[in-house]
Amino acid sequence: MKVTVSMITMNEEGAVAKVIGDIRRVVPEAEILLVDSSRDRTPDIAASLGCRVIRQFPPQGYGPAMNRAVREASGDVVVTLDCDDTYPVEAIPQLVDLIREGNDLVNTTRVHRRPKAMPFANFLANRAFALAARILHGIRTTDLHSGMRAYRKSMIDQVEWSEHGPALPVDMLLIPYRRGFRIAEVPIDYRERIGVTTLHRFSSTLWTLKRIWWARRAR
Ligand SMILES: Nc1nc2c(ncn2[C@@H]2O[C@H](COP(=O)(O)OP(=O)(O)OP(=O)(O)O)[C@@H](O)[C@H]2O)c(=O)[nH]1
Ligand SMILES: [Mg+2]
Repeated sequence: MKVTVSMITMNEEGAVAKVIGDIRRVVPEAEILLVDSSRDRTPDIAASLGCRVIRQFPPQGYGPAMNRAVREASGDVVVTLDCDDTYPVEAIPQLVDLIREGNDLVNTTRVHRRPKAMPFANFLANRAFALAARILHGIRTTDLHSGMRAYRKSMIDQVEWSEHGPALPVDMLLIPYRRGFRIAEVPIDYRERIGVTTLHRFSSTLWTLKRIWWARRAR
């Protein structure tokens, strides 16, 4: 199975070379795709390291970038992760194997226990969102917001979500679950980020709850 590692990037010049180097060591054959909305040197660094770079500028936000990052992948499996050094690239082969074994989506959870790199409020919020999703949809997950996942590309081609507004990872998990696709979840370690966060707590919380509620319509 051909693998694409897709990342979306906005001003990650401090992390991008390290993250790409780490991915290459683990999955040398994989296509590395970036959907980039940076003002800094991130896209030049990635292109000089042989990655495929799609520019989305001016920035349209996380959702439109992530939607493109999974839809434009040329692999049979698309692995996503943030380009900020928070996610363990060593887990990529395990995620790909789980797709090969018949899963359509492999989610990772950062909050099987509280990671040191995550503020306690974020940890509690993540657990509360997951509990709400479990009550409304029956899904057994602890992390609706993980940026590290593997998706079967043929599944992506069959599902739609609304790319506008924050918290798209919620829909990218709940809609395939409701549509009956096979989903697995594995725990991962989560590290301190290089560079500054783009997370807006208030709008992210609001949109998370909206998306959990709206996903009831998917079947
Ligand atoms: N192309 C593009 N990338 C974005 C945009 N917003 C965020 N990103 C990237 O999306 C990824 C996730 O953003 P982060 O700032 O790490 O947000 P987060 O993971 O929720 O928060 P942290 O816990 O601080 O890592 C990073 O690789 C960002 O560079 C955007 O508007 N366009
Ligand atoms: Mg991040």
